[in-house]
Amino acid sequence: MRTITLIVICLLSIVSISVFCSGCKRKKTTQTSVNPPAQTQKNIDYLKTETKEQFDERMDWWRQGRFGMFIHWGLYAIPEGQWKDRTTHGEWILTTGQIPVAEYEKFAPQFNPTEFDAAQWVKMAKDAGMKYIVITSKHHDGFCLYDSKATDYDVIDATPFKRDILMELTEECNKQGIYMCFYYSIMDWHHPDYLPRRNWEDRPEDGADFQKYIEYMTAQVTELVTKYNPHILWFDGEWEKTWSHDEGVKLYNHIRNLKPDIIINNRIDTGRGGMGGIHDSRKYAGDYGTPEQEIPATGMKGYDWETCMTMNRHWGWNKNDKSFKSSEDLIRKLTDIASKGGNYLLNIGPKPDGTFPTESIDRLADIGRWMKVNGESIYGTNASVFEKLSWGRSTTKDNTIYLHIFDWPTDNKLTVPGLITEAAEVYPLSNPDKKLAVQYTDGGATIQLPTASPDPINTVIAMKFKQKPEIVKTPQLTGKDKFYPDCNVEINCGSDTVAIHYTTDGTEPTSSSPKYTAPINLADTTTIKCRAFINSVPVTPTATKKYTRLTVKEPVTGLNLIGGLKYDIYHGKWEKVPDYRTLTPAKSGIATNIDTSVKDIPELLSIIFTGYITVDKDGLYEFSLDSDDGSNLYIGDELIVDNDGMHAPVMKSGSAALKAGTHPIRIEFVQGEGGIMLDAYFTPPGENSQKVPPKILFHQP
Ligand code: H79
Repeated sequence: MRTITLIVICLLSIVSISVFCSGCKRKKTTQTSVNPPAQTQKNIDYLKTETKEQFDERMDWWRQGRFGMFIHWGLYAIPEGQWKDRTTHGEWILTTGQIPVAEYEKFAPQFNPTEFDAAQWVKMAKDAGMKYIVITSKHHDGFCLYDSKATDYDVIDATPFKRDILMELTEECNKQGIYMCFYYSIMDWHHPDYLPRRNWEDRPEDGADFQKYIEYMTAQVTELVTKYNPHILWFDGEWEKTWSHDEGVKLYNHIRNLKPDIIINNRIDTGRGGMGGIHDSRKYAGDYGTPEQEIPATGMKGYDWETCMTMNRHWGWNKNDKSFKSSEDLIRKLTDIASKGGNYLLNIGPKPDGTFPTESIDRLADIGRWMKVNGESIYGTNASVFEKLSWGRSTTKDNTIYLHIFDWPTDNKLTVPGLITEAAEVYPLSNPDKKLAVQYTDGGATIQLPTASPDPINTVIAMKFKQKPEIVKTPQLTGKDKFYPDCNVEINCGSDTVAIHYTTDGTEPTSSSPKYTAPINLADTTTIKCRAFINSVPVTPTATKKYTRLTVKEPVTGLNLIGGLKYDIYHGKWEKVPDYRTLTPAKSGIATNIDTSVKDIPELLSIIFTGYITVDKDGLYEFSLDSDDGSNLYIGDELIVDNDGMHAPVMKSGSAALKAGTHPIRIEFVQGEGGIMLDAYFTPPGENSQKVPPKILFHQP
C-alpha cells in the first residue's frame, strides 16, 4: 500500500530527474562506524507479558496529561520553507525540493540558533497547559539535535552551535516538571545504508546494507534512552517497504528492556493504517494510535490515541505560511479530542534563530489562559458519556460531568439529553460560586445558564454528583446482523430505571408494546425496533436493527480430494482483484496455507486460491481476511468477505451458514506497491477465532 502523496512525489521526481543527475560520485559519508548495541540482560517479550494493570499504570501520566507540545526543528528550518522558486516546503524540503544530500548538508554550518533558550521553551509549553514535549531527535533528513556518538551529522559535530539541544531541554523539563519525549524517524534520507533511495537521487545503492542501518538506529535509540531517559519514543517514517513488522517488534522489545516504563507510539511497527493512525494492538507493537492532522469521528473504548497536528500547514518552520488556526479552533479541537478520550499533540516549528513563531506564541498564551480556568475539565478526564451534543462537547471524571458549551443557547437554557440523576452542584468553572439551577424532566435535564456566555470559545459547566450519574441513551442492540440457526438479542440503553419497549413487526414501539426484560430469541429474519420510556413518555429516539437468518449451505459430495488449495498467480498492476479468468497465470501450484508465501515476485500481482473447505459441524462460521492490499473470500458463488481495494493492513469479516461437510472456497488477493500481507481466519460455531487450519483445505487433483 502506498497513497497518493508518495505517488505525487514520485511523479514530480521522475519529471525533473535530469536536473540533478550531474556528477554521480559517491558521497563521502559522515557516519562513523557503529558497534551493535550491547545485549541487555533481561530480554523480556513485553508484547506478550504485560498485564492490563501494568499497561494502565505505565500509561497513567500520559492519560492524565491529555495535552502535549510537538516540536519539529532541524536543518530544514534554515531555508525557511523556500528552495529555488517554491516557497511551500517544510521539514520535507530535502525530498520535495529534490536537494541532493551533499547540498543539503550545507545547511549544517548555518545552524546557529543563538536565541535558543530551553527554559523559555519549556515554560511556554507549561504555561499553555501542556504536560509533555515531543521533539525531533532526528527527522527524515537524518540530522540529529543531540550529541550522538553514532554520527557526526549532529548539532555538536556539524554545526557552529555545538550545544546539545536535547540535553538542555531534558534538564529544563526535569526542572519544570514536564515529561520530555523524543520523536525519531525510521526513514533516513541521509544515512548511506538506509534504503530505498529517493528515485531522483544520484547516490548509488551499491554497498548499502539496511541491516547496518538497523544497527545504527538501534545504537541511536539506545543512547537516547540511556542518556536522556525520555518518557516517550515517538517513531515515524515506518511506511517504507524496508521496514518490517518483525524489526518493529524487535526494536519495541529492545527499548522496553532498556526502560520498562517508557511509552512507544504505534509507528514503531507497520500496523498504523494510514493517516487515521489506528492499529490493531493485538497484532502490532505500539502503545497508542497516532492520527495525523485529523481527529477520529468517535472515541474508541479501551484504545489510547493521540492526534498530532500543526498550527499552520507545516511541521517545520515556513516563513510564508501564515494560515494559522485560530485560538478558538485550537481550544475547541483540544476539547473535542478530550471528549473522545484522546490526547492532543500540538506542533511548533521553531525559527532558525531558536525562537518560536510569534503566531504560535500568541496561540499558546491564549490556550494557557483558557486552561488555567478550565484545565480540570481536560486533565485526566474520560470520553463523553453522552451521544452527540448539539451545543458542544462533554468530558467526565469520577462523579463529575463537564459540559463544554461552544454554541450558547439563545434562551440561556442548556438541555442535557438523557441525564436522569440529580446533580449535587452545578456551576461554571470560571465562577464556582455561581451555582446554577437545573430542572429535571422525563429523560433529561435543563440548566438555567447566566444570560451571557462568560467565554464564547468554550464555557465549561461542571456538574458534580453524589454517585455515578445515569444517562439514558438510544438503545443498543447486541449480536451480529446475520445469524444461523437462531440468536439472542440483548438491548441496553445505559440505565436500568427506564423501560425499553420493542416491536418485531416493523411498527413504531409505544409504551404499550412488549417491554424488554430478557434477551429476545430469534429463529427467523426479524427487524427489531425499540425505544426507552419513562412514565410512558419516550425519552430516546427509536433504534432499529434487522437480523437476517442465513440460508444454510448444503455440502458437496462425491469428490476425490487431496490436501491443499490450488493457487494461480497473475502479474499486473490493479486497483482491485482483477478479472483473472481472462488472464494467464504466471505461476500455479498447491498451497498449504492461505498467505502470500507462494508469491513469485514481491509486488504488482494477484493470487487466487481455489478448492474446498471441510467443516465438522452445522452452524454459523465467521470468516475474516486480514490483508494489505485487497482480498475477497467466496463460499460457493457467494461473496462472504469483501476486503478488496488498495489499502494498509485491514481486517474484514463476514459469515456463512454451513452444513457439516465439504464446501467450495475461493480466496482472491491483489497486491499493489509497498506492504504485502494476507491472513485468513475463521470462527467455527462456539469456538474462538483461529487461522484457517491447513488440514481442512483441499483441492480436486
Ligand atoms: O513529522 C511530520 C511529518 O513530516 C511526517 N509526520 C509528521 C508527524 C509525515 N511524513 N509524511 N507525512 C507526514 C505524510 C505522508 C504520508 C504517507 Fe503514508 C506516507 C503516504 C504514504 C506513505 C502514512 C503512511 C499515510 C499512509 C501511509
